[in-house]
Order: sequence, then structure tokens, then C-alpha cells
Amino acid sequence: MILTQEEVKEFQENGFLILRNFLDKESCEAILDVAKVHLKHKIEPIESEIDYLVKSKEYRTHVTDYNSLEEKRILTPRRLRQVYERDILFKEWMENKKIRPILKELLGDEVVITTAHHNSIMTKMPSKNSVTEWHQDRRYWSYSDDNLITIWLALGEENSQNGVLEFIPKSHKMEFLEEQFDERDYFRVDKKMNMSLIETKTSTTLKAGDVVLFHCKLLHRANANSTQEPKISFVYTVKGANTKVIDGSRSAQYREILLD
Ligand SMILES: O=C(O)CCC(=O)C(=O)O
Repeated sequence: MILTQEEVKEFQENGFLILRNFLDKESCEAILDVAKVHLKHKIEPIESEIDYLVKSKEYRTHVTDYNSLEEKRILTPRRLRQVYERDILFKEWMENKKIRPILKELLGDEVVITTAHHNSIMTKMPSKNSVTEWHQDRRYWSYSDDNLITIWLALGEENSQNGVLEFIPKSHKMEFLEEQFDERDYFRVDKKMNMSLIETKTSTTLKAGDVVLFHCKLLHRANANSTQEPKISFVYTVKGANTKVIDGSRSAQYREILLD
């Protein structure tokens, strides 16, 4: 499967692209079954809801320990970290042969998995969960340039009630002032200069098997999950082989996998 010129243009211009029905239902269900076991038993490394809310910008930029901070027995998982190593099914999806030429085309480079970032099963549990404010994933990452793409696989339906992704198209190409972000680098919704941009937001319901590819500087957010079912997605990030990790940074603490 290779992208059409329109699809490549759409990604370059808007900063994201949706590939509908990309992974078959059986594979999604198999991944979901394993993910649910790891979530049920709270197998570390996990980021919990509390971690997500309290970790500072400094912590996220520098600390490489991905285990949860709060007591395991009471934590609500937000994401299972380091999934590449957790299960063969997870590894197989991240090395999926159908998606490789697509990523290569969009990166314009050889594809490298960055296990330091995302590399996760992302959840929003019904009992205790929170809004994800507008942000660029790139903010805590340390690389020579911005040629990084996140691959978001929906494992069930994602809609406005359970926290589907919302994007600000074209924001990956925009230059922003420091004052447009708060102390944790979230894009401020109370700033007049941000409001008109936020009005251009877009989102669409996803079904199991749909994939969203988005640029590491694209502004995105998600509602809290107000339903009784968890929202569970598989999220990992790739970079071009010529995009170099900054030595000594948190991004350099985990291995990279070159896909041939
Ligand atoms: O809340 C969500 O599901 C989106 C999470 C997200 O964008 C992130 O953690 O980078």
C-alpha cells in the first residue's frame, strides 16, 4: 500500500492523515486482549492518571524512570509504557510491513522506531480520567530536527464522548511565542491570540483498525472519557534515520530500531 499524492499533500499541509480500516479486526482484538491483561494487573512501567497530572515539565524532559509514582494498588493507568518489549503482538504491530513504506514516504527517510517516546498503550479509563489539553508531543523530546511522526491505532471506537483526538490543522508549521504556552507547555486556551486558531480545530470518530498519523509538532488534545467503557489505543513514534537524538538527553536513554 502506497499513499496517493493527495494523501501525502494532506499530511504535509495539515500535519495529519487518517488511514481508515488499516489493521484487520482480528489483529486489533488480539492486541486489545493482551493490553487488557497488562492493564488489569497494572504491569509496570505504567504512567498513571496522577502521574500524568502532576509530573512537571522538568520531570518529563529529564527523568527516564517510567514507572508510576503513586501506589500501584490505587493507581488508574493512563498508559502502559515500553510496549515494544512487552509482547510479540505489540512488537509485530510496531514493525508492521504494510505501514513501513507509508512512514518512509512521509518521513522522506529510512524509518526508525523511537522506543523512548510514546511506545505505549494509551488509555482513558471510565472511573477516573482527565482532559488532555492542547499540546505538541515534541515539547519534551530532544532531537536534531522535527522529522518525527506518531502512529495512533484505535483499538475500539473513539468519539467525542470517550476522548477522540482533536487537531489544529497546519499548526505543525506555525511558529509560536513562549507566552502562548503555560508552564507545562500546554497551549493556553485563555489567550486571545490562541482562541481564533483553536476555532479551526477538527476531529473525526475513529473505529477499531483506523490509524492516525500525525506530525510531532501538531497541536492536539482530547476530551475526558465520560462513558462507562475504557478508550484504549496503541501509540508509537518513528523518526527519520537522519534525525539524530541529542546525546545525554532523556530521548537518548532508550534504544532505536531501524526498520529496513
Ligand atoms: O488523551 C488522549 O487520549 C490523548 C493523549 C495525548 O495526546 C498524549 O498523551 O500525547
